[in-house]
Amino acid sequence: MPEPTFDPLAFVEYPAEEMARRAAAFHADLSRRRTVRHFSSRPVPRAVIEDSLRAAGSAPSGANLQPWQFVVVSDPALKARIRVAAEEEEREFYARRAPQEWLAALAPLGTDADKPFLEAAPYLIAVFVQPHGLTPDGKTVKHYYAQESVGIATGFLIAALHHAGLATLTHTPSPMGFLTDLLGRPAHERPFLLLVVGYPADDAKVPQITKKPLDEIVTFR
Ligand code: IYR
Repeated sequence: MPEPTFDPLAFVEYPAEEMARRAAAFHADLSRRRTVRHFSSRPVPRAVIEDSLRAAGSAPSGANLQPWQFVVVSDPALKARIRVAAEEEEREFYARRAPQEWLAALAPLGTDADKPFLEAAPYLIAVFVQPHGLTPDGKTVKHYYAQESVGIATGFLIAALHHAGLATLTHTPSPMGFLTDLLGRPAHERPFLLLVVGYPADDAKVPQITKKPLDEIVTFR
């Protein structure tokens, strides 16, 4: 068992007023984020994608094992293949697989099986979770709280891309096994979600939805 080593914490403390201002400003900015389904094909600087992925990779994870892999797709031919495969699953989902109750829950969002944004958007980021890792010599390494860890990292990624000024869509075609095949991922990784990234289309519209107020989502005891 290796001995742990420690560094001094580089903590930044803000005066109370500045802390309150920062908290309010962060909420105001994040609450302007909307899930977008109409993307422009305008190019996006790759450096912004890379820095946002660095932010995602800074997320906490079980035993710091970082059980994630992000596959960034910009190749038009690969995006087209992903669209074909996703739409195939989505047609099944909307026509047969989804129970009425699920379709009713989705109705306010106005979604359907057509996913042109999978080709239009400049970047698709396929997020994979590794329930366990593999050493170079093929031994299994247990990962802890892998789903939770990847969920947190994906939240960081969405917030980072929004902060940079880009729009995202958390897309979860189900099932997503085709991503493993098309992106050539190993069997110990599972597709977690597909993040569509870019500028919104000039005429992008978003559904009228509301978020629950604080008193519905929080209990102070
Ligand atoms: N994957 C489908 C259906 C869908 C499911 C949920 I849960 C959503 O929040 C939105 C859509 C689709 O992408 O259309």
